[in-house]
Order: sequence, then structure tokens, then C-alpha cells
Amino acid sequence: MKIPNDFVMGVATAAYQIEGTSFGKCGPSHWDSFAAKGGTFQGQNGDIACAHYEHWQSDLDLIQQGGFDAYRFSVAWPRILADGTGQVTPEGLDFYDRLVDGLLARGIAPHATLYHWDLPQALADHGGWENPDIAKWFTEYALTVTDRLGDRLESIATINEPWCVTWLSHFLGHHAPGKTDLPAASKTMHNVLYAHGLATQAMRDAGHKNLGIVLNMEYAQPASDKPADVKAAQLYDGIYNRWFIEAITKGRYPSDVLPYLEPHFPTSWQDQMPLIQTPIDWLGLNYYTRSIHADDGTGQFPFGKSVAGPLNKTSMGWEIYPDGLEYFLNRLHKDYTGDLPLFVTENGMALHDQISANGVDDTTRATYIQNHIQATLNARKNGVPVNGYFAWSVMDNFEWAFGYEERFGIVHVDFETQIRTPKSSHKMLQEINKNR
Ligand code: IFM
Repeated sequence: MKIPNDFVMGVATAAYQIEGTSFGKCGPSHWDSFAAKGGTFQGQNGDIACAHYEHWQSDLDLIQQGGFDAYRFSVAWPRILADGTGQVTPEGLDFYDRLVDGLLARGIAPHATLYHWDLPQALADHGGWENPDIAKWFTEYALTVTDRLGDRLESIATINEPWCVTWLSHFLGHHAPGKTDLPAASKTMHNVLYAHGLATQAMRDAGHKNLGIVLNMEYAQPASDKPADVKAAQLYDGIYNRWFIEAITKGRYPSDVLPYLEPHFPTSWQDQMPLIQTPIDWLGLNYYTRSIHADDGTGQFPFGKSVAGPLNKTSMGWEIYPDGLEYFLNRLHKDYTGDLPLFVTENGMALHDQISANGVDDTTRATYIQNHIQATLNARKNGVPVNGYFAWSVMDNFEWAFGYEERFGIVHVDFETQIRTPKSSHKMLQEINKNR
């Protein structure tokens, strides 16, 4: 596989999944409470995770040894502002300052995401993403971080995967705060975008460059041609794939989904749409899988349920479908983003890897990654301005509700000893990166 010279090859992680919140002076987040309430596998949490807060230098060495151009990491809001607003924790900013300088010293471009799900518990206690004040709180935090790091960041993303922040966490209940409540979910579906718009504008006014957001998309297909199945898949696509991008690029919400959510919106929501449409400089796409949808027979929104599909699956049961990535890159370019630069900001697969004296043979993951890089390059060949690919993830880590059971890393982590072992997928990427 030949990667164009100007195509960015990167790897990604997120703060709560790797750093270890017991190190440094990190405040509590709603993931700590969600785990304590049994929301995660065996109640596991991010207290220690990969102890990256202590091992960050050797972790950056592993990225450098892989020959990557770029590293996408996230900043932990509770490390910067333990209560979410007000008093800044200098140790938190110092940590990311060292990290960014460490990346630059190794010739790796730092791409920061401001919010990758670790909401300070103090803000969760005030309604979290349901409270319209979240936009103001998030903007204060965004400016605090970028004021310190912005001069050295290659790109800044406001929020990772708004669908997970909102629908997955407040309607499906799978992520913190674990709600299953349509009014709550509806509020968050608007507030998250308003927070993104307000913070983007404030950062741009402060002179920061290369501002974007990271959306996840899932290829949604109906289980059959029956109108009810087709409607279930279409609404899933509307909530998951169209809601956020349509608001950001066109300043409106999809007309098939809006009537179900609008009754629960803040009254002034329409006045906030222009700010939500604040221009961005790039868009990140996280892509993993496709899903199949059937009528759930309840006669109630959102009318559908996911059913198992026939394709090969990851250890999390996610169908492997690289064509979906090419499809979304083409669809984004054609229907929404035009000439806006796109990046695949996450892609990877969960496997129950076995470590032996010979290391970790994860050929299945290596093939998954290669096929998705190829899908990305196909879209680029078709004229889509997709400028990079970031593999998820640098190392095995805390996979949210699945705890440490599911491994996505290209580097194996022994969570007892914190020993890192590069897997064969790391070697494969190293070769690809070397042969450019
Ligand atoms: O681990 C997550 C990441 O935090 C966000 N995107 C999907 C990954 C795999 O589930």
C-alpha cells in the first residue's frame, strides 16, 4: 500500500481511557460515578488505566517508533478545572504542556480534542449536557486550554462524537450519565451543538486556528424492503449521521427527526442555529461499522431496533464493512462539506488479543486497518479532500462500558504491570509509514 506523501498518518487516544485519574490532581468526572454505580464491566474505571500520566514519554516513543506524523489526544476537563469552572489546576495545564512539547520534540504533530466524555462531576450535578449553561462552561474551559497550548497545536477539535455524548448516554443509557430519557436526550442533542458553536467562535476570536469537530457515523441499512424497516433505518441515519452535520453545515436539523425532539428543546433554540453554523476549518470522521435496523413493533419513536448482520465481526460484535467508510467520505463531501478538509480521526477494531513469547499476532486487526486506509484512499482518489487517517488506538485502554475487556490498541498493555508490547498491527503501520 502506497500512502501519498502529503497524507497524514496518525494514531489516537483519549484522556480518561489512558491517563489514570488518580495521578496528578484530576477532579472527579461523571464516568467515575457511572462506574461506581455499576455502569461499566465489573465496575471498572479510569483510576489507573494505562498510567499514561506517568508513562507518557515512553508512550510517545512508541508513536515515534511507529513512524506516525500525528497524534490525536484529548484533554481531561476535570484535570484543568476540577469543578468544571472557576479555579484552574496549574498541574493539569503543565501536564499537557509537557505532552505537546514532547510530541514536537519527536517530530509528531499534536492534534487536541477538548472534550472526549470526561465531564466534571460538579457540572453533571448541575444537569451536565442537559443544562443550557453547558455552552458557557465549555467555552470557559476551551479558552483556558487553548490560551496555554493553542500556539503549538496543529488542530483543535471541540467535541468527540456528539452522538455518544447525547443519544448513547441520555437515550440509550449505555454511557455516563446512563439516562434513558427522551426529553433529556433531546436537550443534549441541541446543547452539545450550541456548546461547540459558542466555543468555536470564542477560540477563533482569540486567534486560534484549525478548529474542527469530530463526528462518528455508522452505516445504517434496513433489515428488509418493508416500509417499517426502511423507516427505522432512515430515522437511525437521521439521528446518528445527519443530525449534527446538517446543523453545523446548513444551520438546520433533519426534518424527519426534528418533530420528535423539538418539544423538549430550550425555547430560544432557533436563535442559536447561526452560532451552531459557525464555520469550521476541518471535519473529523470516526468510523467503525455498519448496523442493520428493523421495526421494533412499539409504534413509538425511534421505532427501530438493531438486528445482527451477516458480516464478519469484531470481538464487540461490530460488523466489519470498510465500504461504509468510503461511502461516508463521499457523502460528506457531496452533501455537506464540499471543499472542507476531512480526516478519518478514528478507526480500529476490538479483538481479544493473546500475548505469547512471540508478542501479539493481531493480523486480523492489521487487515482491518489496511482495508479502511484503502477505503479512505479510494475516496481521496475520487476527489474527496480527505487528508489523513488516525488509527484507534495507540494502546489497549479503558473501553468505557466494556472496561478493560475489549482491546483496541496497536500496542498491547498488561494492566497489572503496565508493560507495553507493540502488536503486529503496529509493525504493519510502521512499514507503511516507512515506505512512503
Ligand atoms: O474507545 C472509543 C473512543 O473513545 C471513541 N470512539 C470509539 C472508540 C471505540 O469504541
